Amino acid sequence: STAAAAMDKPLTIGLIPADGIGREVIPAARQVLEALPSNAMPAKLSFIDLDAGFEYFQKHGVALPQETLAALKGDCDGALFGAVSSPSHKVAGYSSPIVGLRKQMDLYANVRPVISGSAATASGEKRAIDMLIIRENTECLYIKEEKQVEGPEGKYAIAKRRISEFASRRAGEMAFSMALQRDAMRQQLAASERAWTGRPKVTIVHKSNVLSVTDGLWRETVRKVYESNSQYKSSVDIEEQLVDSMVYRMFREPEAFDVVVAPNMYGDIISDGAAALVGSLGLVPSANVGDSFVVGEPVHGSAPDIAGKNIANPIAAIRSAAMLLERTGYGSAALAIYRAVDKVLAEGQIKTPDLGGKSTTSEVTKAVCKQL
Ligand code: GGG
Repeated sequence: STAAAAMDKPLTIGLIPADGIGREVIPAARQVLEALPSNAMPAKLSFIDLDAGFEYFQKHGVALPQETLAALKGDCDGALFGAVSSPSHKVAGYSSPIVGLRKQMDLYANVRPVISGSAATASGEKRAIDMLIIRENTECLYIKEEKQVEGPEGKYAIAKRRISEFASRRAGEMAFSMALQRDAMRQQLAASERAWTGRPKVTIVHKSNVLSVTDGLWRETVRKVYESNSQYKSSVDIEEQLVDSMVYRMFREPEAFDVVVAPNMYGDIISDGAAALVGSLGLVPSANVGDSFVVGEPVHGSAPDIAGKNIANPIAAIRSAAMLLERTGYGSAALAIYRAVDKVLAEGQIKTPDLGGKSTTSEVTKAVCKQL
């Protein structure tokens, strides 16, 4: 917390690399954290290595061990999670550890900044993208209540989708308060440094023209958060987008979005799509945020095709570590990391293959550390 930062208490971070390239990018993020100079990071950092993942499940029969949860709850101020490779078919006794972790730690919002910065876009076009996607993190179809049934015409499968006022309200609050916070931060930048120059805006994503009961409740609840707060009403604009037209608009004019708030599955999908607009999924960080805990997590998955080759882009994980610092009260340390990453990207010499370069994970990590 901010109080912990003020007292310069040591900050204990749980490290859960999990599967695939998670095992390369989380150590890279740790290296960057350890390279922070003491003028940027006043507190001592300590790390606890923790287990989880599909590979761990295959060896031990559990994907999210109780020991990991107990250490997070009892000994850590925050954590970093890598990536997980859950199989696409049902495996008896297995359940996604990241979905479980978000639920168990009540990390109810997944905060995903998508920023063009100085990185080349996929199309080579220069666009000023500065979008923050808030993905509701605890419910929707990801409650995983699915079943297959034998009917007269063969098998069919049904999944439950939960949308609650409680979870929608918390996601909505996060979106409007982040819109105000971003606006306050922009006021400190020179006009030329601002990608977003208008009033703060929140875009509510839904599909309530079809799913009028579930998405209807989502839309109505997020709107109520806005209507019942005079500060939001006077300072923030709102708009709505059906999820399909959101995807279309996001690709046509990504610079038109500030804060975007979406139910869990739509948020998952649009944030991977948004990553394509800023050059690579390997650049996009996230933070799973609750009222008392935060887990930084790159948006990308475990990428088994490149795992173990030292070519995964560590930047999403490094930026996720910075988000973790930002949310635990170490804003200057976070800023030092964001700036170091931006410098490496702007110089454009040291980049992994996803950005068209030939550098290794270790080389990019070293370059970021050198800039600190
Ligand atoms: N770091 C994000 C990540 O691991 N993405 C892949 C994902 O969402 N997997 C879900 C799962 O494998 O359970």
